[in-house]
Amino acid sequence: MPRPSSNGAVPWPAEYAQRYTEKGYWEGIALGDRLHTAADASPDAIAIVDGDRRLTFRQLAERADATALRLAALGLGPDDRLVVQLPNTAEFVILTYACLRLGVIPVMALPGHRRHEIGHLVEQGEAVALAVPDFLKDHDHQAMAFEIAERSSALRHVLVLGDKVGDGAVDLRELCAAPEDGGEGEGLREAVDAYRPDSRSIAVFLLSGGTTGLPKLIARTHDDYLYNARRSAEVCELGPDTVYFAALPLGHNFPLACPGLLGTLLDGGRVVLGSPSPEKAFTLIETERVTATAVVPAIAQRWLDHRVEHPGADLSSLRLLQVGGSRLADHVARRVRPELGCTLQQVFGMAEGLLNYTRLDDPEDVICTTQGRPMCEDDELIVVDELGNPVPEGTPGVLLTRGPYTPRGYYRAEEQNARAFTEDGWYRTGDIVRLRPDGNLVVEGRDKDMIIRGGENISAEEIENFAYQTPGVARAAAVAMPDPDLGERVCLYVVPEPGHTVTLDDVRHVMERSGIARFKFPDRLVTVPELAATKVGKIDKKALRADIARRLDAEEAPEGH
Ligand code: OOB
Repeated sequence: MPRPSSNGAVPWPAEYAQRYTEKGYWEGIALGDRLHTAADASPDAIAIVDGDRRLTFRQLAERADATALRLAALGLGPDDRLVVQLPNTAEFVILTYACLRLGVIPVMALPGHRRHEIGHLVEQGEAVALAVPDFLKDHDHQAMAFEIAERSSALRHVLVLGDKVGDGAVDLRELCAAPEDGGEGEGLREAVDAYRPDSRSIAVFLLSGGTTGLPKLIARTHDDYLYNARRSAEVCELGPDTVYFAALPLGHNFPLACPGLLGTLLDGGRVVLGSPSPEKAFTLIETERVTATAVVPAIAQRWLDHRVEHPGADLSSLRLLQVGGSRLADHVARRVRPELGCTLQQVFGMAEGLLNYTRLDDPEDVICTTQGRPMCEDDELIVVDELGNPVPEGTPGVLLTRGPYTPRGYYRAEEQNARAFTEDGWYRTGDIVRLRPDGNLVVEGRDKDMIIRGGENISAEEIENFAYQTPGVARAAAVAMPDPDLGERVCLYVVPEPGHTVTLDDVRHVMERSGIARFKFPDRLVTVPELAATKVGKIDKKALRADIARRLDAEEAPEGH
């Protein structure tokens, strides 16, 4: 396996880099430059809508450059890391764009993350700055940020978005403001051009959903991530008329670059910022004449249900609904076109790279029952059995992949890389898929120890680690339990120590104290005298998943059945 380069990212072998360049996937252009080219093409078109704030492409590009220089004035420069935990706002966009221009690398955290996760990202990324909102959903992100800063030796700046920016914090609204008349605007672009990052360097750090304790960083280069966004935009048939609604948190790969924010802007389209709650989403779609958006299955389901109860909203502008992140049930998929009046696109993607899309003109059967096919002809896919041997076509197996936008390893994680990547650089997705003769994939299950709760990936191991810190827990195992709203929820099996009882609240309390994201809290605790083991002595999670499914069924069944 290729050794990590001096900066900790695992590069593609030279012959692959050459091929990807020759084939035009890697353009040799920094993402920030490419965004500027898009801005130059239609400077007066609206690029960003954030509530009643509207930014044209010219204003966005100028603000990004002004912000880049202000970051530089704070002492940030190429290869410095900035952890970004911001809601979907103009500041998120401006700050990210500024980083791409300057070569500062944003580490994309998610809104639900708390002290435990953000602290880890700061440490792992050796971040010098952390950007947070002041308050969000009753959580004091600013206080959390200062607490983390106190313990970190590298972190020098806390950037805060909101009305209550504390002493010692940088006000993100000021940082992201338009260039001041006379002075700041002059020669702005040339000044920032001087920092232009190499296209092979790291553009952003995405987070792995991960099966180990804490999220790993995925270094995405300018070359590969630009291709990711550009090719996705092509597959989704975006253009200058696109109005893309960013409903999912922008730090996630899906709304960021599949094609999302970046793909839309690169094509001269408009991005409307918001959140997925059905009432607000429908209002935005109607008033902003949204044409495309992306959601996870749990949200698609909520939108469909909301639509039935409120048939009045005008969704006629919506042409494309992308759904991905976890398995969309076929019967839900079939409701999309008749009930929402738009084309469904299933997206089976991962922050690690590979993206599969159903195409807009695919037959309805392909759109509703498959998770699509790779977006690039140089995406390599193999499906293997437990021994690593390729299975016959049509037989389910574990998916391995390589390609021009799938990095060859996690950032500074040699030990995990030895497990998650093969010797010749294939990424083991941990997804069990079936390859159809027409080239489309069907996701049949997961081989990795991960729970996907309403689109949020949760590592079972991480939950178990917290369970073991709870007094009275002898053994613990976290598994997915089926849920009609979220797809899956977290069920924790516990074997208590003799004479002890352990409750769900006990475990949640330990997690709360550790400052861990709420979405990871177990939803149910089942106490058992022992945990079944597999032949090789590992906890038999398959048996536990079957057990909880049986218990749920029994609870559903009417009395006496
Ligand atoms: C997306 O990315 P991640 O990194 O949060 O999660 C990746 C994992 C996949 O390995 C798979 O286990 C699961 O999420 N997944 C799906 C799926 N899409 C993702 N499982 C079944 N059906 C699907 N359609 O989740 C992601 C990244 C870019 C675009 C879309 C989703």
